[in-house]
Amino acid sequence: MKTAIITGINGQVGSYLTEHLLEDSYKVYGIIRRASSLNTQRIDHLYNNPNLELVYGDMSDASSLLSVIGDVKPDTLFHLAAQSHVRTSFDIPEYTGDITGLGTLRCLEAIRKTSPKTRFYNAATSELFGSTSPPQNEQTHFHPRSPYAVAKMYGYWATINYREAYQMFCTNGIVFNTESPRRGETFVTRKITRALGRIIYDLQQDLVLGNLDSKRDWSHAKDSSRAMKMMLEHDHPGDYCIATGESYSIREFLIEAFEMCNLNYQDYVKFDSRYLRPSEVDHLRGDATRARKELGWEPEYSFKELVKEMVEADLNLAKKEYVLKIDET
Ligand code: GDR
Repeated sequence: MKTAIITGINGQVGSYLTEHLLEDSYKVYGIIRRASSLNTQRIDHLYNNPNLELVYGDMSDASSLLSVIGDVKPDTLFHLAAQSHVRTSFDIPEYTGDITGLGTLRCLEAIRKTSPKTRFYNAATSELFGSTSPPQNEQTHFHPRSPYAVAKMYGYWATINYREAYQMFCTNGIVFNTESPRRGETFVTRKITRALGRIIYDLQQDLVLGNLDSKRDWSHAKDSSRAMKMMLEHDHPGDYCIATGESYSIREFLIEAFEMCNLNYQDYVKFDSRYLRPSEVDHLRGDATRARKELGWEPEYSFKELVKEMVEADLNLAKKEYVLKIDET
């Protein structure tokens, strides 16, 4: 039986990746950060699976990583944990550098010291490209535009350095924006679909956003997490862009979502400069030719299908909220 450790197992991508690995008979160990409120909702449906085990650990705590990795000595480790919110990284840059940058190094060191045959996947990001013009691929110049992206740059190069210095199997997935009904509610796509559902059920009157003109290459998290598994099952390590090759502005996402419910977004969306970033990333559109050719990876979801799934899920969620509210009154 193949074994995997996932850091960030309870995040959006971690939950889909866990499903893919369990379906393929992996034994999966998930590292969970201790928190005073529940943080396992995205994987609760897998809790009774005998091949899933959750253990406490933290990206700031090298000894916890050393002991989990040293005990399990997994075939693969998928490193997804991070302080992953770009806007928030401007408010807590040092914490972001510690968790997102040094956290990656701590995983690599724990593997080098206790389990050097473990294959390592690092969740790099299209944010590395920052202000560089699209289309972006593995050869494109990096120009990070946030403390988050700067921290991810450190993790990206640490991953390559361990591959070169110690001949470890270390791979970077340069993954463009990845969304789904499980996306955190403070990221823009989910903020939009969540608000839309609540507007329809009269639970919310408007939607306050920042810059609507930036463009992103949005894939479904089910597709991007499948690519991650393929990267560590490939016969050699490398760096791969994972993207659909299409980009849409935030405004286009709004139009698509609101028109699905026969509404005009302009009647509901308000602007607040608090949601602007001190330095913005204007346009990301990835070229995933290498992943398509070498891994045989293809995205299955179109932009329209992704938006539809998110809108439908959030309409259902808002309906439940509405029913609960009616019950209470
Ligand atoms: P991003 O995702 O920064 O691309 O990083 P996010 O959804 O936060 O922003 C996308 C774009 O939308 C604009 N925007 C807003 N964003 C948020 N969050 N909230 C708003 O109210 C809002 N209004 C407009 C932003 O300015 C931006 O241009 C995501 C994260 O998942 C990273 O961790 C990951 O590495 C990258 O995607 C790839």
